[in-house]
Amino acid sequence: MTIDQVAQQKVSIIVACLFEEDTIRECLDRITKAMPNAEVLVIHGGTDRTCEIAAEMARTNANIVAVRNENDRGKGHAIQVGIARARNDIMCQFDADLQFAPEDLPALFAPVVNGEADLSIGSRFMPESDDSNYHFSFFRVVGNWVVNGWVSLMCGRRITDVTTGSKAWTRDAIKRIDFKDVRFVYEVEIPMKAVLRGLRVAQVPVSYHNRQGGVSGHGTGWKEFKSIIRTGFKILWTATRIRFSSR
Ligand SMILES: Nc1nc2c(ncn2[C@@H]2O[C@H](COP(=O)(O)OP(=O)(O)OP(=O)(O)O)[C@@H](O)[C@H]2O)c(=O)[nH]1
Ligand SMILES: [Mg+2]
Repeated sequence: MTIDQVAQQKVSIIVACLFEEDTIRECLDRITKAMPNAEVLVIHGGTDRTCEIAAEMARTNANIVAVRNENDRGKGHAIQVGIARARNDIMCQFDADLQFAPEDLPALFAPVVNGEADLSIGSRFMPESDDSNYHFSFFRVVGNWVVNGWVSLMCGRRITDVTTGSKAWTRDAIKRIDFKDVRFVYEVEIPMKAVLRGLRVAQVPVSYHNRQGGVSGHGTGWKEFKSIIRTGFKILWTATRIRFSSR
């Protein structure tokens, strides 16, 4: 299938949100233009207007589903809720802060829709990835470098972007992956378990930007720094544990 044909497919797109009222409207507008037949599940765990904006847009676009995740326990939890509610067997996760471009969604889905992969990773760190609109943060660059290197070593396959918010999979694959973490660490479970359980993993270059509004789930300033360090160590530990557990 060509990219244009992939863009017409009925897939499900899970958008986990926590306080994303600045970007949710543009995000949904661009997603529904890029993938007009996709179901878009907005799983909101915050208390701002994100869910109202999504619900308002759902009134004129039946493909949008706004879910207030009452007992939200973290991004991983929101993605689990999205998977359980998804109507289609091919789905993806996509961040609401417009760090990733909705226009890249057809390319992300292509290997899965074409039956070439069970998991597709939208990578920010391939030679073809467009980072021209991204201002690097030292800790995040070093953190990603360490995490990607360690995870690749642990699973025996070069994974260029473990923590990317842009990943697509089949329902069978995500059942076999069966991730457990409900916060950010589930991001590492997905590629690690996919490789170790013999699933086919594709990596496609995507463009990325700095967050276009709102506040990071990691917080800001000192809180953000501590959260990133803590999450980084948890990811390294989780990758090691998965490698040496019974899989
Ligand atoms: N439902 C829900 N969504 C979350 C939670 N934490 C983060 N998200 C969403 O998950 C996506 C990714 O989270 P971010 O906070 O952007 O994480 P990040 O990209 O590592 O951090 P930044 O670079 O600062 O953007 C965004 O759409 C968030 O709104 C949460 O606890 N619950
Ligand atoms: Mg983000």
